[in-house]
Order: sequence, then C-alpha cells, then structure tokens
Amino acid sequence: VRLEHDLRRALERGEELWVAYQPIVEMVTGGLAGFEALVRWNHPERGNIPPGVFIPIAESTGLIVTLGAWVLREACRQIAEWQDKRLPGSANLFMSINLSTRQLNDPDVVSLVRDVLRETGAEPSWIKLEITESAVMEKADQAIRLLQSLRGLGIKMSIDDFGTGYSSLSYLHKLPIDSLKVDRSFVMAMHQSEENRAIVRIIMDLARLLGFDVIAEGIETSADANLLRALACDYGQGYHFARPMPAADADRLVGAEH
Ligand code: G
Ligand code: G
Ligand code: NA
Ligand code: MN
Repeated sequence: VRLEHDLRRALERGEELWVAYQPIVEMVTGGLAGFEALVRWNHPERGNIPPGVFIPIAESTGLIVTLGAWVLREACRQIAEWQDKRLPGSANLFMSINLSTRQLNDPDVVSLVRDVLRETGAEPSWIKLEITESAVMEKADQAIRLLQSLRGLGIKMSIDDFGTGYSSLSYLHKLPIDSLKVDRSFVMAMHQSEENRAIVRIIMDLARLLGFDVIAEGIETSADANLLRALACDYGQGYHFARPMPAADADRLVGAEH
C-alpha cells in the first residue's frame, strides 16, 4: 500500500522516475543498432527500487496505464532527438519499449501509440514494442488482433523473454511480429553444455524459419558473444557490451558514432 501510494505520487510529480537506455548492437559489426528503454525509480527515502518490484504493483493497481504512457512518450521523444542529430545516410537507430500485459489487453493502446508518435515526431519504423510470450499467449486471438493494429501503424513488434513462457508453437507462426528476444537464461547457460547451446541454436533456426530477427539478451562475456556470432544471431544486448545507462551517457554513444 505504501509503495502504491509513493508510486502514485512519483507519477504525479514526475521527478523520481527516469528512463535508462541499454544499447543493442549488431552482432556482426558490433555497431550500435538501438536501445531498450528501461524505467527506473529513485525513491526519495528508499533509493533505487527495482522495476521487478514496482512494475507488478503498477500492473495490479492500474498505475501501469499512466506509467506505461509516460515511458512510451519519454522514449519516443528521446529517439526522435537522437535521430535528429545523426548524419543523413547513417543507419536508423531503433528504440525498444516494453509493453506490459495490461497494456496489451487495452485496445486504447493503439491510439495512445499513434498520438505519442505524432506528438514526439518519432517515426513508427524507429519504434519496437516488446511484449512477453506469456502476455501474448494468455489471450492469443485478442493479442494477435492488437499486434496487427500496432504493426499497421508501421511500428515493429518483438517477443521478449522468448522460451520462458508457455509458447504454443501452433500460434508462433501466426504472430504478427518482427523479432524474438532469446531470454537471458538461455544465453547465460550456453557456456555450460552443448545441450544448452543446442537450445539457443534451435530457437534461432525456428526464428529464421518464421522470418523473425533474433536478439540475444544477457550477453555477459566475449565467449558468449562469439558463440552467438557463430550462430548468426542478428542483435545482442548485455553487460558485455553495455549496461543500461542514463540518457546523457547514451547520448554520448550516439554522438561518438560519427
Ligand atoms: O533493468 P531491469 O531490472 O530493468 O528490468 C526488470 C524488468 O522490468 C524487466 O522484465 C523489464 O522488461 C521490466 N521493465 C523495465 N522497464 C519497463 C517498462 O517501462 N515497462 C514495463 N512494462 N516493464 C519494464
Ligand atoms: O525482462 P527484460 O528482458 O525486459 O529485462 C531486461 C533486464 O535485463 C533489465 O533488468 C536489464 O537490466 C537486464 N540485463 C541486461 N543485460 C543484462 C546482462 O548482461 N545480464 C543480466 N544478468 N541482466 C541483464
Ligand atoms: Na524487455
Ligand atoms: Mn527480456
């Protein structure tokens, strides 16, 4: 109850919440491909409260509607700013933004995204929305329609934490998505055994067969990165490349590119 109250206050004041950006790199070149926006809460008395703690509270209280809209707007505003400073001809950066289960069940999310794109000047092709496997499978037919509408705006969709939910393979090929994110538990287990490497390989083969890009998350060592490169993984994310960082630091990365 206390945290709920405090989160509500944080959303009203708009001073304690901020967005961290974690680089996503192209595996072949090592170049910056995009960022994932990750919300952070700096509580005035308790310090940093992990999103694993406050996102579930936001979900169960409905505060996620306001919080999700705030993160979306902030991340879209940021990518529009970064695109503006890039040289013409340089590859487009994308911004990956998490959508919670609750947002995925809200038909208003389509008009929210449309409005935020218009307000911030972000182009739909720069935006990728991440949804978890379980959120989609919970109400698959409804989710598929919503994914179609979102993609109809021109934005990209990605399945997060792939392999940890109960994904029905019979649905996977029907999902209107662009990429799969291999859950970090698989990536982190790769060095342990050939079996674990085979699991990652099979997820990648499946993704390619279905026409999806693959993003591996939780890459912590150069050994992991090499294994994934050998599997022709498209994009990578993890502490080996960079941790989630404040916008000012990410801004320097964007600027350092040319
Ligand atoms: O940095 P990490 O501890 O940031 O994130 C923990 C979890 O919180 C992850 O599962 C991540 O997807 C989730 N998360 C981070 N930011 C957001 C957000 O803006 N919206 C939603 N729905 N989840 C988020
Ligand atoms: O659930 P989701 O995939 O959205 O979560 C992203 C989370 O993963 C964030 O909490 C982020 O801080 C964390 N993360 C990013 N890179 C790494 C990594 O290399 N190792 C670990 N353990 N966590 C990571
Ligand atoms: Na995510
Ligand atoms: Mn994930």
